[in-house]
Amino acid sequence: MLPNNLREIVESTYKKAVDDGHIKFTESSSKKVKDPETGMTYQVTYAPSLQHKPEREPESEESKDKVKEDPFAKPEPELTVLDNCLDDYRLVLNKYPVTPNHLILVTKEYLLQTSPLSPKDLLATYKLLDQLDDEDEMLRHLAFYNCGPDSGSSQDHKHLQILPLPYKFVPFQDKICSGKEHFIPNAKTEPLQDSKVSFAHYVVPLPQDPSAVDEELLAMTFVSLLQRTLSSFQDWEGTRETAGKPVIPAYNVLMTKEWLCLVPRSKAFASEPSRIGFNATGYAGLVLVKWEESWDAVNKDPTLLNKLLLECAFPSTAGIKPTEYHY
Ligand code: B4P
Repeated sequence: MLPNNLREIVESTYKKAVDDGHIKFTESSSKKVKDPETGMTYQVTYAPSLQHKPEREPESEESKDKVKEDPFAKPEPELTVLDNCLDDYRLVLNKYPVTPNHLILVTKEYLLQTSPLSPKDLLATYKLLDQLDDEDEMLRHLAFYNCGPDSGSSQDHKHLQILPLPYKFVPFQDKICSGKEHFIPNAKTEPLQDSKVSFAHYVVPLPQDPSAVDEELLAMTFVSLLQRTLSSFQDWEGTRETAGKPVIPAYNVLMTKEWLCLVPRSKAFASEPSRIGFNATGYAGLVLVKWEESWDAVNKDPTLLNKLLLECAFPSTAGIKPTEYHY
């Protein structure tokens, strides 16, 4: 069971950890921009102080043998919100947030960030969203899972993250799901996709009644979306981009109380302008930029984001029926 006053516990733990210097909050400025071509709204956040933060090293013979420290093996008590969260997890605060009250749901057992979400992971995440959202205050949260190095993840110990969504921010997935009932995609019914959005994204609305959401429903929905996601890699293997390299499928999972979405990923960073990178949040329209050149470029031309997000993902398959060769 989750405590009824979970939000209060999160907020008080966060405040104390910031006051005592255990959380290193990153100052940033944000701006909402709209792409007139796709109708997508983005919130672009500029945090130049993150320029000096080391990025994940590309896998090499030397880096393979380096023992990387696991920050989630023994989370700092000052950052710990629930040491026992729904039996199998710890709920901790992000030590380096850009947004206040940024939570991380960490598996107690060491599991890999390349493993798919289990039915338990999915239900624990949904329960947290259900407990943290507050309709009266128009407070919503986005849970996300960066699976695999090309998805923008930097830590290898399995963890999901939960962010409060900016006030009145409408991710494009809300629009696709508006007025639609929950369904489980099958051979005849494809997940929802917005045909104007450049990158492949597989979305399913979740039931409005939280009591209808259980492990089975979430697991069946997730697997149906994962099947489509993995098909992108089936087509990709043996192409010019992957020549000689083994393909480790990477994808982002995004969940709100209203929908579940999977996005297959081809790389973490776009080539131009100035190393702009995306984790799952980018695929809901929340874009973090660290360099002035990128900040200026996306403000000047918001349609650029639809191109950059595609460069780091796969082309939309909206309207294309899967063939018998797909998973
Ligand atoms: P990962 O899934 O591995 O990676 P990530 O969130 O993409 O963050 P990354 O580390 O690559 O940072 P980035 O510069 O892109 O998550 C690992 C998480 O563990 C990170 O969030 C990290 O901060 C946290 N962590 C590391 N050591 C910790 C410790 N000892 N205790 C607790 N937590 C620890 O982004 C910088 C920050 O901005 C990250 O926090 C990121 O999540 C956040 N962010 C990225 N995009 C954002 C957006 N659009 N809006 C708001 N925040 C955003």
